[in-house]
Amino acid sequence: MENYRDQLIDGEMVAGSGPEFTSIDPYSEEPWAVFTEADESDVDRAVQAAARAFDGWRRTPGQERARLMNALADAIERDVDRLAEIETRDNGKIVRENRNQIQFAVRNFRYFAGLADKITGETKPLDSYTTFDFTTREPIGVCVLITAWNSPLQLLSNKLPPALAAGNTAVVKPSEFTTASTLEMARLAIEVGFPPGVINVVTGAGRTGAALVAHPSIDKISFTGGIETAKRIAASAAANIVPCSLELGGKSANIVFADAPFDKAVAGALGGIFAAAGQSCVAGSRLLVQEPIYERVVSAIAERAQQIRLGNPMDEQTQMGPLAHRPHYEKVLGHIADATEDGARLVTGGAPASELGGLFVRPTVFADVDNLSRLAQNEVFGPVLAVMPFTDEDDAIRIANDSRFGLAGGVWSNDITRALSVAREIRSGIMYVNTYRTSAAQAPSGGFKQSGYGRERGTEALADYTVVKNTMVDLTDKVRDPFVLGR
Ligand code: TXE
Repeated sequence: MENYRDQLIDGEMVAGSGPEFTSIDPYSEEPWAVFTEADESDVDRAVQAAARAFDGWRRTPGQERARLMNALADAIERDVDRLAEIETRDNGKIVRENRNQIQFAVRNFRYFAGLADKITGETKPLDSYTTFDFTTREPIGVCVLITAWNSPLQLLSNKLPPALAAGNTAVVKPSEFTTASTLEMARLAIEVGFPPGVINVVTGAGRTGAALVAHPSIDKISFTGGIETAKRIAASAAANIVPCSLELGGKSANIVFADAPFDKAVAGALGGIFAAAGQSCVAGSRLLVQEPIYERVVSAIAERAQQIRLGNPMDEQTQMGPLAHRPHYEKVLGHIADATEDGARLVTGGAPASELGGLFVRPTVFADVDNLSRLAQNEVFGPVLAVMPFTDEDDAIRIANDSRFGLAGGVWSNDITRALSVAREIRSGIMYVNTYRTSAAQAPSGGFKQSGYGRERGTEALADYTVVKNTMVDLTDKVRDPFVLGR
């Protein structure tokens, strides 16, 4: 069993004071690594260390912050194969995809390193010519960064680099299901010379997370995970008047018009739901297909879904691994049972791939799904596609927007006017046209509605990790009337 009993607090790897816990490899279903839980005293030490480090870090020139961030990016890139294998042991996602996502994390570090010395304010032309006014964007302070298990380092790279670039310090808590790669990154942060306290990592589950978000000395929370946890975190943030960004799930509509590039749309729909075994926040889990090509698309997707190679996620040839952990696997099977009970037509899959052992669920396609049914309204976060027909643009927009979520959406059409006018009407933070599940360090991502608030990536993310200060300067030697508001 691998020993990951340490956490990063104030520049040192130290064991947590709470009980031990293990991570179970979802392919073998054997425990493979052991960790320690941070209790309230560890959380307190980590937050205090981050608070002490803040003044030094915020005054460090952007160029130096960038140098350290780039050094960390280089170290992660050097170790990408090892880190990808570690993530695959933790969450069962195919190693090729984990490698790709960690490279994306490297890109995020470099992108935000490039911005660290370019965070500027504005001058404001006031009505009074003799008052000089300018704004500065200042760091917020101690940022609590809580991540989920589907893409540990990649999710963290949406948070930690903009936080550091802006001059904040951080206390990170990875998911209890996927702790190892974040601890590896912590070791790399020490190796490249980050000052003590700038990055801290505490490990554990909900108890540790709850202690962290309720700590009176934190200044900002950024969370990626599920809605129920998000509500508790937002309540905790509200109690302490701490700003909070939430990146939650979705039930994104992938809309295929009859004039779409057919093969490209089928491949996009397939990747949209079955990549990462559907454990992706932007998964295109509702496939809306225009009536004339509906049956043709359903058959093509079902045929391709049956050909997906399930197996050992470490194998380069595997296309889909097991689900990340047993409670989640049970939950996904529960959603499949709900869909069957609600009368959706099962086209393929719908059952575990028991011959493979582990936590495999066959790529599953339900057709003729009622958009008001449980399958269409709840996030499954697994390889389960809900297909439904639509008549025209208005019908597609109505169905797509009839959801409490609003994270992503796709439109497939060779008519660019149609594609863009439909994309404009969808109430989601991320839209794809003739592509799906594409991401870039420069492009902001985040939700509408119950998919959360705040933005990650892009210059928009920096705005989430800074506060605006306005400064006014009187350029005259005039003595003002002290009892009347000056302009
Ligand atoms: O995540 P949780 P869960 C969706 C998906 C999934 C569902 C639930 O539908 O089935 O959410 O996932 C920490 N205070 N997404 O239950 O609990 C926890 O330790 C502070 C979408 O596995 O939200 C972990 O680090 N923190 C999503 C993190 O919250 C707490 C990705 C996320 O765990 C806490 C994952 C508390 N009280 C799931 N309780 C996406 N947006 O991509 C738990 N945590």
